[in-house]
Amino acid sequence: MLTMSSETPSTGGLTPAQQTAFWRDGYVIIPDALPPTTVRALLDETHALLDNFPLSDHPMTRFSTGEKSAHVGDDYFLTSGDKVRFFFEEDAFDPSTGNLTKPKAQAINKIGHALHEKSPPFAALLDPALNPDLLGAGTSSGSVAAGRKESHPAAVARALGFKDPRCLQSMVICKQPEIGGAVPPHQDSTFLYTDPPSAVGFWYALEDATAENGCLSFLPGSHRWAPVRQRFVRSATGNGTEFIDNAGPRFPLGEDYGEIVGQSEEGEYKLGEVKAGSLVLIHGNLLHKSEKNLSRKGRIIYTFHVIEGEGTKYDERNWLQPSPEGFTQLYRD
Ligand SMILES: O=C(O)CCC(=O)C(=O)O
Repeated sequence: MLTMSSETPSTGGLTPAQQTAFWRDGYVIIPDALPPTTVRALLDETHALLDNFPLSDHPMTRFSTGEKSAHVGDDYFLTSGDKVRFFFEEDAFDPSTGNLTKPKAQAINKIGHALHEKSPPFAALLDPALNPDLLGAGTSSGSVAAGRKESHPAAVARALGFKDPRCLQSMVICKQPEIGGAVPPHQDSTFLYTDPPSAVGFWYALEDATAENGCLSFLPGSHRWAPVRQRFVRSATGNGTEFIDNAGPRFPLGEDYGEIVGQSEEGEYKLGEVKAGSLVLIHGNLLHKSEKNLSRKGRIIYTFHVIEGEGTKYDERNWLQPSPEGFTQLYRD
């Protein structure tokens, strides 16, 4: 369960300093979490997917965060939870003709939402047996103790206190040169709600992310006082998606969390410029965002989200629904 911990025992996966930073700031940047060989393999897979998906039967669904047009919510999106699907940048189309202005591989905003299951290189990241580069990380005999910096996601989840971590979605976000869309301030638990909130984002840079090409930025500490006020759910009419007021708990369990009346959500965001191979862990209540990419450099990242399966409720209103097999289990304590 994602309960704030003031103690920072050395559990592997995360150093005590990384744990302290995560609980204090709501995020932590871990440089060199992926070795260059893994970064290369994931980028190669991303480019192969982008080059090879067929346009002939694609509904041309655009990924919209709701700033310019309604939030994405068509059938192609709603049934993508157990598939590898491709969502276009809003600005990849000529407004007068509706035609793509870029080759398809440079027009995709994101690929989702089951790379962690359906794509062998991405699936290997979660499976120690398939990923010897990360094997043993976070254990007393593993990479952290041995001075290597890579950490296995399961060891990281354990360090954060998860009992039954479930990976429920994964995405490559491309932030394409010149047209990569902005992501407005949000909390991941709005989109991946559990009662009580428990989501944590694992965000891996596969290319350097800078202020120029739209790196993440964060409102440090906001996870402790910013309530999850809204939920992104399947629309009550059965058509599309909508935001509704969150009638359930707005914070994870723990006395360190609580709304501070008058606290501004417009505070100063801190830039998170990172090198390829870095992992950024993001608390589900943390306000974070990224700007548009107007530069000529792309910014490909891979992210997946984990929720707690023990002692939480995941309900049928959430936009993302599990397949009959359930969400992918990292381990069970
Ligand atoms: O990669 C980005 O630009 C935004 C990602 C993000 O905010 C998220 O995954 O929650």
